[in-house]
Amino acid sequence: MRDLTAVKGALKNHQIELPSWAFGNSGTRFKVFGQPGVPRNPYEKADDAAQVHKYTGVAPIMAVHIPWDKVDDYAALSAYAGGNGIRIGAVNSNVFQDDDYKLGSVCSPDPKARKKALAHLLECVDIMDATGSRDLKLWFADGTNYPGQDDISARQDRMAEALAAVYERLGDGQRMLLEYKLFEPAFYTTDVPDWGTALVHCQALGDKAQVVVDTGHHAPGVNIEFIVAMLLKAGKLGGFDFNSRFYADDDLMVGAADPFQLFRIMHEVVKAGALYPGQPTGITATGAGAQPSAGAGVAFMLDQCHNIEPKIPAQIRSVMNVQEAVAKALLVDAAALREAQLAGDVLGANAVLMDAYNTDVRPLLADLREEMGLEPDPVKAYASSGYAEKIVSERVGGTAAGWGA
Ligand code: RM4
Ligand code: MN
Repeated sequence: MRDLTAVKGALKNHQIELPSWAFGNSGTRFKVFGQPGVPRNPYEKADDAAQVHKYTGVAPIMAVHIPWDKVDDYAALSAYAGGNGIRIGAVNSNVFQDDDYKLGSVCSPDPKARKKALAHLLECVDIMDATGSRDLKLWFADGTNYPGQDDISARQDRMAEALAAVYERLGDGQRMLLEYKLFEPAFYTTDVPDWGTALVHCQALGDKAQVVVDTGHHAPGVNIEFIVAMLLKAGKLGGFDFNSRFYADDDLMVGAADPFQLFRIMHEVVKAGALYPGQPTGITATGAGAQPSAGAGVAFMLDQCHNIEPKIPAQIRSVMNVQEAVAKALLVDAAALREAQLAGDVLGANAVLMDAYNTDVRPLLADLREEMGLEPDPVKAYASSGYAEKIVSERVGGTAAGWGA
């Protein structure tokens, strides 16, 4: 078991990024159930995100989605967020909600659609300049529904061409994060379906291009921590989109479906020293001592839709679930684990890992919050703050934010 002061120190340094769209209305293809008090603009989304940070102390960043979060003055939005104690994080592009993208965006056979999509991606970099964001997050709905519909290989060339143009436009300290997804909305081929495809593109581009692992974007049963370990080794893990899934891309609260998987992922992150820039690492694979941090720039983003549950407390719950997984990963006795592994002690090694996972870290996290000047139970503290009632009574009129606004 590690030194608890060091564990708490690491937990204080680990930051989680909230998705602006989680605060707006969302639904399935069948129905969007609107909720009272939902933000009507990106400023109100920043107000809600700031609440999550206020009670957890570890979520000072809000990602935006363009055009859902379109405003006249992005520097003003950034300053407003700053006044609320948070900052604007990744700029998420949206090249999937326009009639012109019926056959795809940057991979479309139609040069006009490709041009329009590229212009949007470049506009997103302009927005990053104004908000001071480091990351451009790219997820493409591009793909085909039927064999023969389009040329698989030609579509990859179109993808590479667009990515190269965006890469060229990135300024110093800016990155592009390429997110893969197995299927949906395309059902036969997806143009960036897996980490291999994303990695090939990112490697061709250079250091500023990194892969995003959305935990809901794999086939059932895929070993995500293995992918994470490989991307970290390659220095190509740009970030996560955390959410839970039981079946497909369910976008449920983080850690709701499989908290053990979340722990296994965070164990790889902690081992690689990628929890935050400068995180001290444990023992290396060769037992030779500390290794350089493999992924100092990993963005720990949430990507969720709260369709039926209240949004702000659900985000708080997700942040707490990530923190629990991180705390357990930090409690792994790295030296004992290594020793058991090298001795071929299968049961012993597994027991070291399971001991950490089975530790109840809630008292530790409650202590940590008190040290940080916070209430020990963020869900309770938010519930008794009156904020939920306040936004219901104040946010009257206007149009509630949701997909497409
Ligand atoms: C996609 C992908 C993106 C997110 C959109 C809303 O499935 O996960 O990250 O921006 O959904
Ligand atoms: Mn995502």
